[in-house]
Amino acid sequence: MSFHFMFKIVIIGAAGVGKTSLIDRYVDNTFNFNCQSTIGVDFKTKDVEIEGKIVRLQIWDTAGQERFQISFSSSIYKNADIDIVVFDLTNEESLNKIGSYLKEIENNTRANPLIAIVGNKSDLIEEQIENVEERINEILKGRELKLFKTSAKDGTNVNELFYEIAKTFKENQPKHHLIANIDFENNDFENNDSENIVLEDIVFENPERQNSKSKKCC
Ligand SMILES: Nc1nc2c(ncn2[C@@H]2O[C@H](COP(=O)(O)OP(=O)(O)OP(=O)(O)O)[C@@H](O)[C@H]2O)c(=O)[nH]1
Ligand SMILES: [Mg+2]
Repeated sequence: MSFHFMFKIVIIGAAGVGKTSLIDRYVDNTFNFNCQSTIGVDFKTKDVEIEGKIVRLQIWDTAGQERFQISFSSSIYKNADIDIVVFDLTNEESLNKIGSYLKEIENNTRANPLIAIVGNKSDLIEEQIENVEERINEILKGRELKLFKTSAKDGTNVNELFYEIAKTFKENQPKHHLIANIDFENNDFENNDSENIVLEDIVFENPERQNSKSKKCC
């Protein structure tokens, strides 16, 4: 399997909002009621075809619990092409944390990443926070970021979320950031500090590293 572009997506948000569950639903089409807290970072990949090109999405899962989090100054955040900030549509506290996550992204990413806000657990219809769109607009303070409502449990909007953000990124940034300086053999992702190289329409052979560093969450 080969691919034309690779985009690095980082998923951020409070503990228990469903970050890992969203990735598991999207990549493996699975859902686990007793998903364990993520420790540190983890990633999975999925290839998606967008307008005739194969785009490899490298999706990084982060820990919501502060004691398991890695620093926002880490290259994981710095080199992100796309940041997805997730909250739980049934949990006020997770909504109130969005502002501080946005500040961390703005302070720690090198280039302007594409940012999407995701309210997860849309299946829990009875327990939804009221006036969520208005609340989000207040938090965004004029930033024009798209809000998606998803359910990792029943799959609502999950494929659409990843497809739409990848397509938007591809369209808005014709010169793509292909993550350079990765030692595929040794999975040396932490030292990926070089300038991103610009590559267009070059097909890369699959380095056979998919999920090689993944820790199974569930
Ligand atoms: N009803 C419902 N439950 C969900 C959904 N997504 C996740 N959950 C549940 O919410 C809990 C937390 O999900 P996780 O995916 O572990 O949350 P997380 O954001 O990765 O949590 P941390 O790794 O601790 O930061 C689990 O019990 C999931 O089964 C959803 O869309 N609907
Ligand atoms: Mg998790």
